Amino acid sequence: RTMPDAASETFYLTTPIYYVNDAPHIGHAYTTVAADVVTRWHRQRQEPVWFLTGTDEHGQKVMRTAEANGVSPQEWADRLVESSWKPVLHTLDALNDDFIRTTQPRHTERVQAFIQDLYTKGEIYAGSYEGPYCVGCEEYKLPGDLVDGTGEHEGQKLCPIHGKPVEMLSEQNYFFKMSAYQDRLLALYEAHPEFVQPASARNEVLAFVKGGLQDLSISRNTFDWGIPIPWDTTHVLYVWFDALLNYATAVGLDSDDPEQRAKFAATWPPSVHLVGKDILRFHAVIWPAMLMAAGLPLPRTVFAHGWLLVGGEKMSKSKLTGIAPSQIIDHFGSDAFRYYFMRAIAFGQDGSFSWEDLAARYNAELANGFGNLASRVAAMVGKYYGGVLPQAGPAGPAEQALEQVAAQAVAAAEKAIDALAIHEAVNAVWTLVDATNLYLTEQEPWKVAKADDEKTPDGGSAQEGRLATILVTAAEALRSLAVLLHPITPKAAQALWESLGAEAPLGALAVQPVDGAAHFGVLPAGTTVTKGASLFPRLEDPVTE
Ligand code: ME8
Repeated sequence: RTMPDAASETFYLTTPIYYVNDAPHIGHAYTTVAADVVTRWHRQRQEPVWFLTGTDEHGQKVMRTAEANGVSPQEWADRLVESSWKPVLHTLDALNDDFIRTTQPRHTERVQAFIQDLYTKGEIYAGSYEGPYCVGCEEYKLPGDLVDGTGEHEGQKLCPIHGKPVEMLSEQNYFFKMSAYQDRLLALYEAHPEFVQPASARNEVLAFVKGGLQDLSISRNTFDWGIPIPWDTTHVLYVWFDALLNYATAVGLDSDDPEQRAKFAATWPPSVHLVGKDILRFHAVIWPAMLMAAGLPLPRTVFAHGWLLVGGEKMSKSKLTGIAPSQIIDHFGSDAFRYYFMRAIAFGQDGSFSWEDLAARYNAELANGFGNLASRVAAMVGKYYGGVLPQAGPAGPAEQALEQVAAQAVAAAEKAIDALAIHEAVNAVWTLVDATNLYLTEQEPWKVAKADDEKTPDGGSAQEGRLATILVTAAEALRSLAVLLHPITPKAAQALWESLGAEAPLGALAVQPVDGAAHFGVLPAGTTVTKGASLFPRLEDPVTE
């Protein structure tokens, strides 16, 4: 029961639930966009999909932020969720199915039942903890995790992620017997190499667990912003034990409600937990140990992506390097935001953000490469055929080759999505953009049109029907691109789809299946092709910062 084999029908993907101590920056948006691209892709394969995101609202970090702002933690959380965390999903064009908040009763009640069960089973015991704690990470640290401070922090031990002094705790706590799970975890990583991805993350986790596991302190009794421990309400649950359970409570763990029970059966276990590498150990070590203790099936994959860096450091609000998604989206649009971060950074590795790189890719790839292609084809159908798609003649070698590129792009992108190599999926789709541009350059439809004009009235030329064939083929390539780009740049894909007069909806709920993009010959003669507004207007001064 504890092995990840028992997959449900549903492709269930989660993002981390984000702390509400601050508003989202582009690091958070990066994970959410990746999650949205992958789930849209799976929807477009017509699989059942569940995409969960939400907010992590308990713990000292949020409590202190609320205090500093002179409001209660609950008021603070409510304010941030409504003003920032929910709206940013709309800004990013993310189609999440649910949004869990850890202060919701559906979560707190089930979390209490879960830990009571572990306590009853003897998995939790009372003890005392003495050691360093980083409130920024909300994590108990080992002395070896820390670095020596310099300058104003001379003589202090610092958290390497936050660069701030850790706090020394000395508390009576409850402990989870995590050390007992070392062998079972190692067996899991061995039997299921796909459990932790990419390989660099798997190696880190293996080395960490092989080094031995300590029991985990799972309660705090020096503050009260958390879920009370049911058998000892002077303690609140450690925020990470609380937070990790969101993935299960949100889909109906241990609910009495029949509808929720059915939801859990259809959804559990998760297919992919997408996380940043900062929180890999929580997801790849503590979380499976918790599920093993409870006897629940394990997620299939924890995928840790890299960090967005600014000036070589992990971008963060606390270091004032955080950039709000709207700073980029107001200027470039949500499609360009999604495209840029998914293509420019190898998913799984760190990547540096720069305005110059974003602007250069926007103009070269989106405006000139793709947007211009779409408007040229629509303009030529308008000019030569009054905006009505003609009947194509027989496909020659160039047409067959382009259709072959489309088929290969679909196959390569599908494979890349399954491996969560999102950047490779975008690259694969772009081979079709490039090949279609090249096809037009080589076939020179404008010259064919001119030759047709000069043709003698009594005899057909060898070029007969060629112009129609070229433009219909280009339109078919665009139709494929609209389907393939829908998960990545949904707004532009929808606009392109409509400009091709395609009648069936492209939208995420009534989708054109991905594999339909591998074939041409779908758009019927007589289809109205309209040249709408430019999909990605060229920006003359793309950087305003
Ligand atoms: O850790 N680059 O929440 P959090 C890339 N509440 N991704 C980044 C990033 C960056 N510079 N900065 C943040 C928590 N992220 C916990 C999670 S889950 C049960 C609880 C993304 O608000 C990345 O996904 O600190 C990272 O793991 C997450 O935001 C951390 O968000």
